[in-house]
Amino acid sequence: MATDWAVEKAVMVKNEEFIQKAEALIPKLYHKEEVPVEIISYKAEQKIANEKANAGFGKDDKIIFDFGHNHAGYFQFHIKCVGSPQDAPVFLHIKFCEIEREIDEDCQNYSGWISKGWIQEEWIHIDETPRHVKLERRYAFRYAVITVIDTSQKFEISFNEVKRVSVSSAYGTVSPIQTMDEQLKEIDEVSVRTLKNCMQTVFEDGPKRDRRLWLGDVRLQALVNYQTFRQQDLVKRCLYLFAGMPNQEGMIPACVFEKPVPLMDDTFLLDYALFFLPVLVEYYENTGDRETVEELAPSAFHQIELALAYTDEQGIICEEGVNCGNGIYHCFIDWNEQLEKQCAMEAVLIYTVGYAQKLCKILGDYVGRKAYKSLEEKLKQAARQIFWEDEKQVFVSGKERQVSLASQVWMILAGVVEQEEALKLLERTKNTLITMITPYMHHFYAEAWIRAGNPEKALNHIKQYWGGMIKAGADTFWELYNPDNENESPYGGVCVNSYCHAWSCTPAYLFREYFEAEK
Ligand code: RAM
Repeated sequence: MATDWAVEKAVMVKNEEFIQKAEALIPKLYHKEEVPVEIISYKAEQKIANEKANAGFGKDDKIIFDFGHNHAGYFQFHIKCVGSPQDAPVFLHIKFCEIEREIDEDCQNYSGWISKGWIQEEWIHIDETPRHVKLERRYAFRYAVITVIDTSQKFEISFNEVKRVSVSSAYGTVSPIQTMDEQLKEIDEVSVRTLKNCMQTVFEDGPKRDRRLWLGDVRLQALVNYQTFRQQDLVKRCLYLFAGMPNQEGMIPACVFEKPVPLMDDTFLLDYALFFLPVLVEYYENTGDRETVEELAPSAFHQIELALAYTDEQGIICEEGVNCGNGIYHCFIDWNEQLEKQCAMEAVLIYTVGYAQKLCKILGDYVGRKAYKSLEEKLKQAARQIFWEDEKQVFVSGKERQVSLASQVWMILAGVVEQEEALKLLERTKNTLITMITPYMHHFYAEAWIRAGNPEKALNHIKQYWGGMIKAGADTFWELYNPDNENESPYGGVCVNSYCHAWSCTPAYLFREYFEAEK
């Protein structure tokens, strides 16, 4: 099922001053040349592996260059002919794979709703050799797989100087976490690599796809960044990009483009817009940059006003995608297509009203803080009345009164239930059928255990879920991971899934924030 979040007639109201500030913070990119750690080649006729890229290759031969780890970067090689003079173009298919299983995946028949253009493969003709070939696009890959579609009967080709020039705006090294637990160390290392790959001229969601700035993703990336690379100006740049391109109602878009010039996407997600508040507050907590916070606070508070327009008198938010009199809103929460989102959305609103109070405190606005406090109490009370089902002792969502993990998690994070009650709720709903499929939602699940007072459960969950991804072959963490369905994809096919997705790098934050000091 295709997801359509685009809002018709969305008009960007650009704040040139904010955009200028953002553009002045474009970071430097650091490049590093890397050579394959292993080369596996298959001669079409013999189908035997040999280890040389500079042997002769002809029609249907295949060479896999393994660079050891997944990184964002540029691919280049030197190619020359062996045998008779080159009497036809060399025709190659080059495919870039983040994980091993993609090597044999056939993506020709992918027909999902997200563009085929994201599939990382090229067909190239080389009319003259020898030549140094540099592919123009940036790819995210561990493996570069070259299939020789054809040479001619008279000549073969060989490859030399095969390189990946990896790129990131992250610099410096991150100290590993202090623990004797090798699994945790590995999870941390993979998390940090994931973030590094996504740190380009903005915090990209994924270097394969969508290669742009999404607000929900940035929230988590920023948290990990404060504990690792500490490149605070990159967060600042992202904040100004978002605040600099709202729509005509002042709503901050869910995502923005940087090129050719900064541009708002016509996609608006209420939960993401509200997350501008926590991003701003946490930016202040980690930098003390008052000037930025004072300048951007009005945009942040305004998101709450916009969300309240979708609530009734009692404070209950309308169901997602339903017009309750003030238009329709969309929200994300998770990629589980069965998920009913009303309850979680209500909780996200309450959660961010909590951040509005923090923001008021930073600004010394005690009147505002009090007002948000009473709003929070009103919303919490309404949430308990409407979404809590006494009989089942769970939160339910929508007309169908759906029980999902997302609803429980967000109500706990919003503080609607706390401590003992929250713990019991998490225990009770552990095996809920409407489960979570993105590491993004799993992050909040881990946080809910911590918030409820059982960090050990959070740690076990990290080991199981993120550790599970490593066992399944991850050396950067994925956009989606459903241990029960390796073909999980909301896009109509795994070919466009991203296997380095920054919203999955949060163990590096969770370890340092909640666990490391205890070790
Ligand atoms: C996906 C992107 C991004 C996410 C949005 C909601 O297309 O991968 O990470 O924030 O959806």
